[in-house]
Amino acid sequence: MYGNDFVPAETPGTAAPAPLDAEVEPGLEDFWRIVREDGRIEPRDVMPEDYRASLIRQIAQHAHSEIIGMQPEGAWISRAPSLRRKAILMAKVQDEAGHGLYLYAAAETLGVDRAELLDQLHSGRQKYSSIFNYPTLTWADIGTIGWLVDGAAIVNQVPLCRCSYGPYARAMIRVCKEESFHQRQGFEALHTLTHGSPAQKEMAQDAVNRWWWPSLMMFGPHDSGAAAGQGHTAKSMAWGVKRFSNDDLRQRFVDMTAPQAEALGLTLPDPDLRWNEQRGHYDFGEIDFTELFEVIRGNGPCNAERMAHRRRAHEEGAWVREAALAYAEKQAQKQAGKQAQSPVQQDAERRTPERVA
Ligand code: BYC
Repeated sequence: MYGNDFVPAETPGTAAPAPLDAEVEPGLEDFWRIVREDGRIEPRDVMPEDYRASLIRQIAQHAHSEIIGMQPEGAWISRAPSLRRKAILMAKVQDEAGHGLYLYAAAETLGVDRAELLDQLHSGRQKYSSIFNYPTLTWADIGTIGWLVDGAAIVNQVPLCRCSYGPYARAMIRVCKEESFHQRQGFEALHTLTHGSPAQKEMAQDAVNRWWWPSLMMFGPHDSGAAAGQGHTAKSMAWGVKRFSNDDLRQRFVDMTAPQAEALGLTLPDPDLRWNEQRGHYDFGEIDFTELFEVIRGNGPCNAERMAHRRRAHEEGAWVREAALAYAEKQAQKQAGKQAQSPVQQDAERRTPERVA
């Protein structure tokens, strides 16, 4: 009922990617052959410069979203209503840090440095998802984030498991497995509230009223119908990075979520939401994209707070990064020293009990 599991490989909208121009630039024949055959481009492969740049943009934005996404939920760890909920939330927030780690590592395979990407986030030159600029006002917001935000994330990210860039696709497989747990725990937390006292149910409804439209905005601006061709979708689909348009994924999310809301006994705050027998999909109301663009521009309710917290955490974590680097250097020197030793010397060292310096 509420699963968001992997979609079948062949789903409408996943036509084989193809070069945008009929003419293939010399030297890129292998790139396009691999993309067309639905293979994976690996870091050593020749790739178009705009493919590399666009992947860095998307993967970095994704990584930043994961680590900024720790903030609205982290704020509730100390206030979770039971030890069980606290343990679950701590594990979830740690998972988000892990996702950031996989994604920064995937971006680094494209030749950028993680520190440089963080600099770009801190200076506002790179973005993170709009959704994390809304406040978490009550405990029900945590369940709602799991159900709606992680739910939207899975719908968006499962197709990325088949993206043409190998390191990103492989990172996404791990991320999606964990997101699936996150979505289910959110649904379960909300189910508990909607089957609790009237005040708890009201709290759940209020949270869903606030998070529904921002969750739909997560999928990005319109990029099908009249708006097709704007933004990055057309190129990304030709490269096999994006497999579906933002609008198709948003529709999939609405179709999946509307029956789940009914199962929870909650109303989605859209008077135009209704099943359309002819289309075989739910119809839904107009999204206020002015709000999305304002939030992206930095004018959402929590943009300033999120960035201030992130910069502070980065500055306060400087000593940890320095210590980790010093340790890594020491280990590398030790390793290099060992390799320079003869096998007899190495054996003697292994047998000598370690001395505390
Ligand atoms: N927020 O042509 P478009 C998570 C920008 S983590 C901000 O459609 P694209 C989670 C877009 O960047 C969730 N900006 O672009 C974590 C572009 O601007 P630039 C994050 C947005 O890249 C912790 C412009 O609008 N998920 O779920 O083809 C706890 C035009 O857009 C947004 C990912 O990052 C937005 N919502 O498609 C819990 C998934 N939407 O760059 C949960 C990977 C659009 O030209 N990313 N923009 O200045 C993607 O799939 C794609 O990048 C997007 C946008 C669908 C987001």
